[in-house]
Amino acid sequence: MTTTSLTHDPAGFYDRLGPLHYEPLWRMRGALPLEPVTAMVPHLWRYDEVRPLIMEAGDLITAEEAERRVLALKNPGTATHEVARATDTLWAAIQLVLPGEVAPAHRHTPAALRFVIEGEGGYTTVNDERYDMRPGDLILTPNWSWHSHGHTGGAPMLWLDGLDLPLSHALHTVFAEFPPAEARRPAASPAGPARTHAFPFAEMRAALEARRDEPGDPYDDILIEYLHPETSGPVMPTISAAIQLLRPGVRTAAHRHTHSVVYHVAAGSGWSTIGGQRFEWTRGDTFAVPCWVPHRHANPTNGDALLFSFSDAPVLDALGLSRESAVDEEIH
Ligand code: GTQ
Ligand code: FE2
Repeated sequence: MTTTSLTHDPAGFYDRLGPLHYEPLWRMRGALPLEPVTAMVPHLWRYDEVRPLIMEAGDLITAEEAERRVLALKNPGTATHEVARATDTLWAAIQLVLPGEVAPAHRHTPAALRFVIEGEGGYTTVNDERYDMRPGDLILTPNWSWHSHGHTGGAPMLWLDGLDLPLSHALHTVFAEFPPAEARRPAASPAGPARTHAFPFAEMRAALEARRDEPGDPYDDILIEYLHPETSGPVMPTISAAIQLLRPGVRTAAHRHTHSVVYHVAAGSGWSTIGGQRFEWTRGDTFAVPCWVPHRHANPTNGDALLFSFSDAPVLDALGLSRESAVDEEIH
């Protein structure tokens, strides 16, 4: 096809199409890129930056007034009219609940998880079952489950929220329900033995420890996915979660995949390169790996590094859209 054939238009055909709501595919750019394209960029949010900011928000507004006292981690590639997002499909945020506070019950179609960063005595209720929150614990609040947060301890509770909110927005499937004020106090019945919605840190840490002497995965070193206790599949239909141990001195190989990932540093420190950019990280930091961006991780220290992560992999798997490839390490 020559340039002339794209501009040749003696009858003004192209100018007549727009007002009639047509567009010729042969003049479109980007409808079928050779590889995934995203406006999202690799980014890291430092805990020593966000912690003082969310504590400042603690003086500005109560958890109850705010509904949720949450600072979203907004990818610099997010367009101004779009809802905040860490990647195209994933929401990540830091939430603060102060001693004695309540974040009232509500429910919504976006699915959520919480990974506890600091504090003792906080809890989340899921459909009126109470789950206590300790650092390193993972708590799930699936699609349309009632949930609230409370705090009977003495020090601030901070955690990472992960939701499929941008995906739900893209699909225009967001519903939410906020009951009348008198029905919104958290219920206090203790969680049943099945603990369908909680994964204690101690158990995951022990599981990683038991696998310490295995060869490890070239891209992830020692990684354990959190599995739904009944299906043995991903914890929720739209979000999978994992915790990984990067053993001292480990440097993983580089790869890329169509699912996007939010990583959160649960312990230790190290660095990752994402799209050729190097990010140094330490406990509490959170970073985003957008779809199809090459990345690798390293722990150059003498101690263990633990990364919690969540991704949209179950969505892509279900739709036949999962792709993965190794990347030349000389380039990345
Ligand atoms: O804790 O219920 O980060 O509804 C975003 C939306 C947290 C929550 C978020 C939410 C919540
Ligand atoms: Fe919520």
